[in-house]
Amino acid sequence: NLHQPEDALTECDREPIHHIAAIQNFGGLIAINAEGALVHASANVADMLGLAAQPVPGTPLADILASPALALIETALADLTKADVPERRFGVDLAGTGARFDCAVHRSGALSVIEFEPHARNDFADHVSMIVPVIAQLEAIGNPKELCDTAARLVRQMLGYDRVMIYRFHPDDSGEVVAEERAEEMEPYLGLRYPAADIPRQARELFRRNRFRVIAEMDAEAVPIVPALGPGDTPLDLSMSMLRAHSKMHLAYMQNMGVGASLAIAIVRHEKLWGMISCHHRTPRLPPFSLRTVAELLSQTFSLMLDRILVTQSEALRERARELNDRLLLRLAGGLALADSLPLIAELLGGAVPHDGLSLLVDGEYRASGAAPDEAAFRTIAPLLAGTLGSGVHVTTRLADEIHEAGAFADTATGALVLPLSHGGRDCLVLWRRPLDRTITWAGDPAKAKAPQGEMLQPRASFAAWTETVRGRSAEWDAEQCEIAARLRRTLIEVVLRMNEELGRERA
Ligand code: BLA
Repeated sequence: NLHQPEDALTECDREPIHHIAAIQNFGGLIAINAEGALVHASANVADMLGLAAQPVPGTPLADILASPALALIETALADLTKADVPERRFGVDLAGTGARFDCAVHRSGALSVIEFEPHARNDFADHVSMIVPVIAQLEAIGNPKELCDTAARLVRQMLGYDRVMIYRFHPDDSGEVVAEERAEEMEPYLGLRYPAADIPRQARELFRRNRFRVIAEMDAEAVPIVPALGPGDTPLDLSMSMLRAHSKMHLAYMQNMGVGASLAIAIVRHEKLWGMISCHHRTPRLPPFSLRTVAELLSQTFSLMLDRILVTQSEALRERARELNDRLLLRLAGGLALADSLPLIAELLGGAVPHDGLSLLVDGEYRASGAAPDEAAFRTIAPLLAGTLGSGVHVTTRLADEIHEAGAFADTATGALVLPLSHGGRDCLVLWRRPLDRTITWAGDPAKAKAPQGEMLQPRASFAAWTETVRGRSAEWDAEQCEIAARLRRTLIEVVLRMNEELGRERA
């Protein structure tokens, strides 16, 4: 029942999309065993290659392909460095008819898979020559935002889709459009957030492995793979295929978004999906294989540059946090009361640990800024913070889960990074974040959605379901942010200790 979000999600996550036993109709597929005999063929092979009859299982590949092409394909198969990363060959006259094809070969389990599509007239040399100036442009960039903007622009120039987005995943697997280039009349998606469920778990994992996905014509009839089940009654594993037909679920979703063709390239960082380049077109569209290959190269370059920028940025951030720490210490040593240091602390944390508010309770005095509970509310929870969360740094995206009393101000401040500065909750600093559902925008127009096959398949409906799951939660705190906050805490503890010592001496 697709109307039940829970059921729909598990159903989506379970769909075996790599065993779909069908390909898109712009190409053909042949799978052979180790002896070179045909095991599967897409139903359009005879048509595509101009053969007299559709080849049946057991037919030697040598009887299907012309001998120069056979030699070329065999070499390509032998050249596979990683079994499942395809080798490509362009402009091959597969059947000796003069019709040329662009081919990709890879291994799938015990079988070798040969995929081909008609060779595009466009000159490969033109496509390759595009890439050098493009890389030069990317190389000059020093910040991620500009890199994403530029990549979106270059990809759109290169591939000509109606919309090109750089989409970034958050720690909870939801995603956000961080850069966009689009045809003027297209509704902007920049800044929009999409729930994790819009890309089911297995689709995400598949996309991480097979990073390039083109769907040439969303609602085209798929071509069956014959037979659907091979030896051992197993379907051909199409995980690394470039032609794999897409799920009906995904079709409905994309149609509801008004998408007629798509191209997506995964951006992987540290083996995890960092984001993707996502292209939408209102009508069918298929860039030639050689151009797709160049776009893939561009995206790999983009990934490397992104990584370089992010590493440099995080080093710079740590360095700045160190500097500001020293400055704070200096000012405090110079007589600034700790309670009055809140603005300096806010500045110190500013760009490094994004937050919406601060609470500082020190030496019996309370100071707050931005989205933070008032004094009475904070004094209620301060002893509970220490009691429940312990004496170390603690992070949460919904404090009320741990401390019921925090529910009173959860509309304003729900995510908390708690830095205890002394035992018993007498002194502490808390960084607050607002609930996400208050800060995230979704501008989809429900009236535009076609008659739904299932409510969940409309971006807007799944967004509503997601809003439920994040209700009252803030964005996640990442490890780097916690590390910077922990450093600040060590500085502040030193000051509080000294303060208490002085207090002790005065009393003595
Ligand atoms: C696949 N959904 C995908 C992929 C993306 C998205 C990027 C993988 C890449 C691709 O196949 O093109 C989602 N694309 C987006 C989003 C944007 C975008 C969010 O451009 C935003 C701008 N989808 C659902 C639900 C189901 C679902 C509820 O919303 C479950 C039934 C299914 N999505 C679904 C499936 C796939 C998919 C099954 C894999 C498609 C396939 O390869 O067969």
